[in-house]
Amino acid sequence: MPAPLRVAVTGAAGNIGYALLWRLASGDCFGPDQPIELQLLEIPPGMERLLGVVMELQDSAFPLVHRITATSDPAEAFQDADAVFLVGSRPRSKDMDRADLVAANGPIFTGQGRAINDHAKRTVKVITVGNPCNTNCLIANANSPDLGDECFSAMTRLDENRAVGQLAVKAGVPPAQIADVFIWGNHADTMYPDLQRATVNHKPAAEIFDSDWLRGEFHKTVATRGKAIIVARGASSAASAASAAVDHMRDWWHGTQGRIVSMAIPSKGWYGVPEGLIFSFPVRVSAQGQIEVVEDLVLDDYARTQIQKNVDALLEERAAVADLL
Ligand code: NAX
Repeated sequence: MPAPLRVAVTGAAGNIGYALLWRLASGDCFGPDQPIELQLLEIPPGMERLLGVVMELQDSAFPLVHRITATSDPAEAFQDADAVFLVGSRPRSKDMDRADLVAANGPIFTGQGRAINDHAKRTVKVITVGNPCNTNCLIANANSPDLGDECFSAMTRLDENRAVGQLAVKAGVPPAQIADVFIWGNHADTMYPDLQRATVNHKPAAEIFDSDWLRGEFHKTVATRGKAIIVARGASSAASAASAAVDHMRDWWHGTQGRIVSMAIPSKGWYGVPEGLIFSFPVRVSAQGQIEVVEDLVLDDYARTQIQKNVDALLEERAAVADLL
């Protein structure tokens, strides 16, 4: 058996944490033969809930879980971490707009970025889930000067999975028959689900779905799905978010075998997106875990407009946290 991987999860006593930890512990992310050590971070008011979560993890007797640490000290949580799930953040309350959310969460990610910089493995893979996840990732990356850009990402896989789910229902096929759907931009309602390379049962999606539906109802449903879940469930997406985080990290760890998926990563100027913005691109991941942006796509005016909307929104968010970068 290989040596255990150290996997850090922040906000581990929250809703997403409660779904995510069981998926990690059962081997869904790093593989059925890969032991892990869980390093769980909470703020002091969350520690008692976290201890309850640890009790339940112990009671699940997962063969792959070799050790569990519960702490409110980021240095301890990120010590020698191979993989980090940045989930913990301040939720948006009723009176907060997006700018307030950006301002409230920024300071969390400066501190955690520095702690990752100082304590995690140099090859660490960080996924940022806590919202606003693109800009939180930007802050964490900026505060980890000793780590390369290739260590940081934010999650738009839930948006991708939501898009695939909608297409599967519309076409009446299982999601596994749908391939190469991807998301551009920000994890926000400006995000753009692009089907130019997508296939259903190996047939181009453009031959199957009506373009008015794709640009209208489909796009709107995917973009506003988070709000619809809150209305229906009385709570935000948790199990689907955890599942998407597992998909993202599993694909980063093991590679995508040629499939295209969505990851928000630091831009190197691809498709005119300003350098450094954490932007969701279509990517493939090599078996060695190297993320490669798909660079040969042709963008029509519609796609360019959608992408620009996301660039504008992310530049605004970046300006709002300029003092933290
Ligand atoms: P919860 O409020 O249930 O849990 C968050 C947990 O984080 C709490 O236990 C809290 O004590 C802890 N926390 C707060 N500040 C912390 C800090 N500085 N260090 C460590 N822990 C801290 O929220 P949950 O439903 O789990 O959602 C977590 C985050 O994911 C939210 O920001 C949410 O908006 C975001 N989401 C992101 C998604 C995405 O696709 N990127 C989708 C789902 C979700 O909305």
